[in-house]
Amino acid sequence: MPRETAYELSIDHVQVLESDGSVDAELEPDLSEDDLLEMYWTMKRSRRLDERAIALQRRGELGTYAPATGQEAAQVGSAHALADEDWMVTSFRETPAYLARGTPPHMLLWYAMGMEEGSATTRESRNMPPSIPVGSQALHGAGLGWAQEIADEDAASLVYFGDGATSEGDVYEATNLAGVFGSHTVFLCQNNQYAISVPRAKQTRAETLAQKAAAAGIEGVQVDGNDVLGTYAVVRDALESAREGDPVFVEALTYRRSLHTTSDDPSVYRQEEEEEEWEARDPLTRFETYLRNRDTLDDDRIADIEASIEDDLREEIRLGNEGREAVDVEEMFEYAYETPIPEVERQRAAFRGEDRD
Ligand SMILES: Cc1ncc(C[n+]2csc(CCOP(=O)(O)OP(=O)(O)O)c2C)c(N)n1
Repeated sequence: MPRETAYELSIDHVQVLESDGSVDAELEPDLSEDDLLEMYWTMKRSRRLDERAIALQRRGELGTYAPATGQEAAQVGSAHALADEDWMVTSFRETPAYLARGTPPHMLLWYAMGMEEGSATTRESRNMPPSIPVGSQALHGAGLGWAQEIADEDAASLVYFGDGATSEGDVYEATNLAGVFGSHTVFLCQNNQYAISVPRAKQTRAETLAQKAAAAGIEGVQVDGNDVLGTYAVVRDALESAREGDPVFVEALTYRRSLHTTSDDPSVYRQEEEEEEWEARDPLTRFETYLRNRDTLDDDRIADIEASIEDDLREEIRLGNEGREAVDVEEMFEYAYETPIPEVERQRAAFRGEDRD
């Protein structure tokens, strides 16, 4: 049967900073020394916070924690492109993005301790609390972006989710709604290659995740998510487009180098060889090489930054622990239902050790 082409599709891939720290001078974004150093500091601070948080969880001082190690460029690069008026809408692995938006580490620790205060959202901060149901936050982001369109606001919403989330109806529905209603939304898919133990290849037969945008009639673009400069530039442009009512879907190719969460053991489903390959493409090492090459950093400056991060995190962990004393874990039984149902009462009694007879 003869056929004509109804629609043709191609997806751009953007790369500014290579694994060896060399840069494409034509694409290099115009960022000040202060901006670059702030991005570096935030990426390093986030990685160190991950290490400290895992250790705290192992000591029983935190609940579940989802490390973002390896994803610092995708998150810091993108969050750095946000303006103060923009909203950030996250899932559960966005430590670097929150840090880039000024959330202090002790609040992130509070969240992981089960304290509501840790995910407080204000009109000023414009950061939504983490969303645990996979992909659900894409709908919140699309709705916020639609509100921005209706209110004729010169602002956008940036939504973070993973490769696994693209298999959820929520993400398709959100992109579709955003396209139809001109939501001011950028969908940032951090393709970190795994949804817990399910590899990207088992998530979809599609060649890229960015092409999922095509079904919603919006632009899709892929960027090396371990390239902080490339991610910044792509998301900056995408936010500009979104503010005009043209949403964009960005796929940031990256790798979760650590655990899915503190309850996970990746050695069960991942090969060491693959982990080593991605170690060589680490976002922090490459950014550091770039900054050394342009004389923004040297050994002494790096040592000073590391010392300042240690001091800062010591104080933040102290603040986190101070708050922990106010946590009443039993509150979780209070708020699930207006009037607790018998099953919740049973669980509360079990938690108190009252039903052991
Ligand atoms: C609707 C829903 N289904 C299942 C889960 C359990 N779960 C938590 S994280 C996760 C994998 C998510 O993978 P991805 O979207 O790639 O994000 P990543 O964890 O890699 O950042 C799953 C299945 C959940 N939280 N919500």
